[in-house]
Amino acid sequence: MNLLAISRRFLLSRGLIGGSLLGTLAASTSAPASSPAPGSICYADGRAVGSQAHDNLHAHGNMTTVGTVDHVANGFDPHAILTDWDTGVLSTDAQGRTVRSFEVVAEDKEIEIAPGIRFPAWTYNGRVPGPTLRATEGDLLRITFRNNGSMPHTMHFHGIHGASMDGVPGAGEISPGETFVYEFTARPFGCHFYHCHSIPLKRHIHKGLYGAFIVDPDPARHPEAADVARSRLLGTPENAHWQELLMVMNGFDTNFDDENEVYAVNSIAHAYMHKPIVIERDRPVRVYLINVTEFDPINSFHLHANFFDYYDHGTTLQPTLRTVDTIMQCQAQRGILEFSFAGFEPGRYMFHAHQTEFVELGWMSFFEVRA
Ligand SMILES: [Cu+2]
Repeated sequence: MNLLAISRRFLLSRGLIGGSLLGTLAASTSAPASSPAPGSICYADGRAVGSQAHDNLHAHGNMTTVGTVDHVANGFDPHAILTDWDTGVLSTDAQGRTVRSFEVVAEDKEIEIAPGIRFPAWTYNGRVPGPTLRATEGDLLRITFRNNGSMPHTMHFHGIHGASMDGVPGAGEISPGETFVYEFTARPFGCHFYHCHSIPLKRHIHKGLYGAFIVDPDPARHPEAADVARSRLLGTPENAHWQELLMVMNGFDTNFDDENEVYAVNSIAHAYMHKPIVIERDRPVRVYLINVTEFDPINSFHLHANFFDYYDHGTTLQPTLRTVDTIMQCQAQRGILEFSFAGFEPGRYMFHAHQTEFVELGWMSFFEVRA
């Protein structure tokens, strides 16, 4: 069976409600759908059938994918993406201003998004999400973008800049083989992102052309909250105290029917469920959260057994929401979450979308809090 032909209707008809079948699909893809391989799980009306169904229920009951994704073959690891900030190459211009230079290359690349499920992605620097570009408010950014892909692409940044640097078709699409240099000042501070703006837009975004763009506040510009600004500024001792994580909520429509079959944070279904994110209990946690999910109006983030403060778009130094355990984001919305497990019992703490369907199709995760 062709993995790319797996439809959401198929997933649901195979008993997705009550437990994910992604693992089953991965295990049975070498056999026709009508004769599942021994050991696979079939639900006709909510009950298990098949000689090994009872054993399978243990894996099935976990509502998780079964098997492993080859991160080496993908060329990126979802755990590395949590913290691999790309701060560019630093230089100084004639006015003494900090210049950060980045290189981004678009290329077509097939990636494995769940065990055995491959997706023909379009990528920035060979990964989904693309590199996490991180700068300080006021820096001059110079992003050299080369399109090595098969389609015209752009880089459209959410930030403040002139029309010629907006990366929309009217301002110039970059054809395959061409290079363009985007140049603008990093502002406002916050948790932003970038994506391709070629049309059809939903296809270009959903194929994987997006990434995080984080602008740290310059403490000198915010004397009223300089301590908060310093805690966000990469490289300061105050910032080093925090455990900062990048999470891009995304989805994949593997059969191009305008519905997602797989959901994730940082692309790989259940990556942080199978291998939880280790948290040092006594250091606070800051999550840069971005939603790029196409086809669904909203995505969400729910933290178990704890509450967090939220900074909508990350553009303020005071929380815009205090003491919540769930927030929702439409596509392109993003924000900063801050919370602490100080004094908590060590253990595994869940976090996930609070759309159950998304959970079962990949967006389920754990923090492992260690004393
Ligand atoms: Cu594009």
